[in-house]
Parts: sequence; C-alpha cells; structure tokens
Amino acid sequence: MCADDAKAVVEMDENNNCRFSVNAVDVQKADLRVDAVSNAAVSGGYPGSTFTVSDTTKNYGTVAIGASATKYLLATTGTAVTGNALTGTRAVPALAAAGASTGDATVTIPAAVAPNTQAIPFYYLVACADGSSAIPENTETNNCRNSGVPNIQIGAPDLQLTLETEPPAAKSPGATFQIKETTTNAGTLPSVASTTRYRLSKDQVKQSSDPLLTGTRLAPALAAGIPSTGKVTVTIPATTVPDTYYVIACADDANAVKETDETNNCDVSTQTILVTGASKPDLVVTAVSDPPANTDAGLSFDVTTRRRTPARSARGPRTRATGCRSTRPSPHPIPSSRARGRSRRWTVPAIPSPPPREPSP
Ligand SMILES: [Ca+2]
Ligand SMILES: [Ca+2]
Ligand SMILES: [Ca+2]
Ligand SMILES: [Ca+2]
Repeated sequence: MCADDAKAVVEMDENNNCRFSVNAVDVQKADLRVDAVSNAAVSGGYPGSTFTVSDTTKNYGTVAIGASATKYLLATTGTAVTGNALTGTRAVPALAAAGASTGDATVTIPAAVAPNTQAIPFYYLVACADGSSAIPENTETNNCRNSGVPNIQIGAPDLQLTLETEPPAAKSPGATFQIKETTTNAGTLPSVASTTRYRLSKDQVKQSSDPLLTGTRLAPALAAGIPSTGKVTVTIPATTVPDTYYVIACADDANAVKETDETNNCDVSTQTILVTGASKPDLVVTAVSDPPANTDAGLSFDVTTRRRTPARSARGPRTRATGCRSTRPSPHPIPSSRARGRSRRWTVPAIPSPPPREPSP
C-alpha cells in the first residue's frame, strides 16, 4: 500500500510512502490454449466459400474460466500463428480448470484473402483460443496453434480461349475444315490438361443443342499465365441440318477443370459457315438417237443414250436411276447400269393386228 501514490503532495521524503504485507496474495487466472486444430482440405476456394474446421481448446489454468470464442486464421507458413482471419468462430463453453472443449465450426473465406500463387501454393489453418482477447489469462501469447498441414488453396486456374481462324464460307455435312485456337491459363494457379471442343451455333450462344463438330484438342497442362496454340481438323456431322452457323470453341468444354471463372472459356467466330444440303444425283438424258424411220415388229435397232451426273464425291450414296423411259415404240425402263453413254439394242414388240372390220350393212 502506498500513501499519496499519485504524488499530489510535495513531501520531505517521497521514498517512504509504501509498505508491503508480510504474506503474498496468489491471484490466479485461467490460461486458454488450442491443443489441436485441423480442417477439411480446400481446393479452388474463393471469397465466400466455406469449409469445416475442428479444434480442441483447453483451459491450462488452475481456476475455472467463462465462455470464450476460438477464431481461425490463414497462415502462409507452417509455423506462423498470425494471418488473415476467416469469418466465423467456435463458441467454447465455460471450462473448469484443466477442462477442454472439442468441436467443429464452419468458416468463410473473406474477400481480403489473396489467392494462392505458385510461390505460396497453399495456406495453413491457425486456431486461436479467446480470439477476441476478451478473457484475461496468465499467458496471452500461447493461445494459437498452426495445423502444420498445407491444404487450403484459394484461387484456381482460369482457362480462356481465342479463335485464331474463321470457318470456311460453305461446307456440306461430312466435310472437314481446320480450326486454330489459343487456350490460355489466365488464373493464379496451374491447370491440368483440358479438352477443347467445337460446335456449330446459329446464334453465337453456346447451347447443349448446338451440334458438336467431330474432333477435339487436348490442351496441355498450363502454368499460370501460359498459353497453348493448336490446330485441329474437325468434321461436320452428317446429321447437321443445312443452315448458316457460327463456330464456337470452348476450353474445358466438359468442365473437368475447376476454375475461378467458368463463364469465359468460349470464343465465337466472327464469320459464319453455310452448311449446305447433301448433294443428290441429277440424272438428265442429254441425247437420244432417233430410231429407224420404218421397221417391222420383231426387228431390232440400237438406241444410244447419255446422262449427266455430278461427280461421285458430290453425289452422295449410290442410287439407281429409275423411271427413265424411251418414247417409242413402247415404254421400257432403261437399266441405270447400262444407260450411261451406251448403245443398247431394242426390239420392236409385235403390234397386235387391228380387229377385222365389220361388213357394211
Ligand atoms: Ca493463454
Ligand atoms: Ca486472453
Ligand atoms: Ca475460365
Ligand atoms: Ca472448367
């Protein structure tokens, strides 16, 4: 106890104002610490995403302590006990001396946390007892523990694609053409290999009903910021409905790679491709020789015909010509396999004799 402890009175001797008791008073306090901490692994975390953490908070003091809250942080090393605070705490009940509490909490990644980089590919979880420093303790510097497990990854690759070529003006179903494009990982973390697919679209907007072109490109694994340019020959499916289409190319089209932005993976051609109808044969008799001016039934003469057809590649499936007829003396189908610019011997059929005329009355 000290007289005039604030030194308001000027005294002859300022050094004899205090006296100590004979016996000491033991003022006890609690001492909270985190005994254990762990968490669910996080891959591709983003601001607002959540994960589960677990910890054991123990009272190492010799007296009971009231309820507290354990908070959680993201640390950049396995030894740090400071870092970016996660949103969310765990309520720890009042603990008797040497009492402990184990439980889970759901925490949210705040916007302030920077995505991981290749230099710092993972964060560690840190749990701190009495995270708001609301409870006096014997020792306030031993409250936090690092999980020691680097398994929290915030951020992800971000695949983006740019078409380098325009489609041809027109092609028919079954035809091929080449597409050149560049796929870039614009994200903060490396990407595994991904598959690019190509479609025809009437409206520049990717829809599941847009016909897929046959042919894909396997873009390689890409470090952050690295592009990959490639060419692929695609085939227009035979079932494509003739129309005017844009070409849409989409990186990771089946969405096998988790990205920070899944909505920027496609690029659309500026020009369109006209998918024409499948070509059909066009049979035309271009010449036919005249028969002899007079002939008797049962006699034969040669008929020469020619027909015009498109090139085999444009004709589509092989068909047989039908319904082409000579004009006289009686209709006969011309076998297609023999009609192309060939002569064929025709026989004039017997013409029935007219019935005998009735005698005039
Ligand atoms: Ca403590
Ligand atoms: Ca405290
Ligand atoms: Ca993307
Ligand atoms: Ca994806």
